[in-house]
Amino acid sequence: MKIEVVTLFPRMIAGALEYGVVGRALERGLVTVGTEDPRAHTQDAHRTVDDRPYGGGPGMVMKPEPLLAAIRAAHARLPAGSPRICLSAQGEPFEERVARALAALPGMLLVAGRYEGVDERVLELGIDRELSVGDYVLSGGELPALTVIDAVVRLLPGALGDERSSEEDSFARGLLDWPHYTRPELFEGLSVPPVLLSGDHAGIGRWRLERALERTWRRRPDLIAGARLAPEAQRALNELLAAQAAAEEDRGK
Ligand code: 4FN
Repeated sequence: MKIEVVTLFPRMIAGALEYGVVGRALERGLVTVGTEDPRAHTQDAHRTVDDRPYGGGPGMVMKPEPLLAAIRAAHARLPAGSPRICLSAQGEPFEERVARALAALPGMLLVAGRYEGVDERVLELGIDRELSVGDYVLSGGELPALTVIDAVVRLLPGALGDERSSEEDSFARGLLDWPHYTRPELFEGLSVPPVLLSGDHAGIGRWRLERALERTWRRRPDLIAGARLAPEAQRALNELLAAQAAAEEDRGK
């Protein structure tokens, strides 16, 4: 896959991609990430990339000419069919299903904004799609662009090595993690749940599924609603909810 990022801070992108799974995917040549700085597309002596907003008010807006020129230069380096994506608070929520769809493409262009945002005409002329990583105020689109790159690149075939699979354990897909433990067995007075030391693999599988379901139900019920639970998981959830209802009945609720 080929990725291009349009940003006023190209070193922010390069520096963050050196590590871990994404760093290795780059080394292995599974993906390339280029950057294009709108400042390189300015014509004036001051290399101006921002200007005051029409209509007044505080803050500055990214000027259209250098930004659109950078988008076109970067997009020309990508295979046909590579979408031009702007990271923005107005975008469609970026979720794992979106990451999977992007990972199937030959390339993508990511545009990171700065200041108060980009001139709307750049979105009309040079952007196919807007994505948002969440509902909070940020100072730039670079960390969202890196979030998309991280989520997409780990899905590329070969990125995780053959010891792990991005499918994870199929029965728990779409759920929060179960609790993880490693040595020592006793840590600051806290022990590891005995089932994990039992060697009973079926029992361990059931325990993990139940803990994942329980946590997801309590912390992120929206994920349960959206998950396609395996029959095994649906049964475990029904039993968990029945047990919980019985416990509440006992307490006179
Ligand atoms: N943010 C909101 C409403 C209006 C503006 C912002 C905001 C960075 C260039 C965009 C923010 C959030 C998720 C990019 C926030 C994202 C950005 C993102 C982003 C500087 C202009 C700006 C959501 C709080 C109602 C600044 C909320 N995903 N503007 O943060 O780029 O990708």
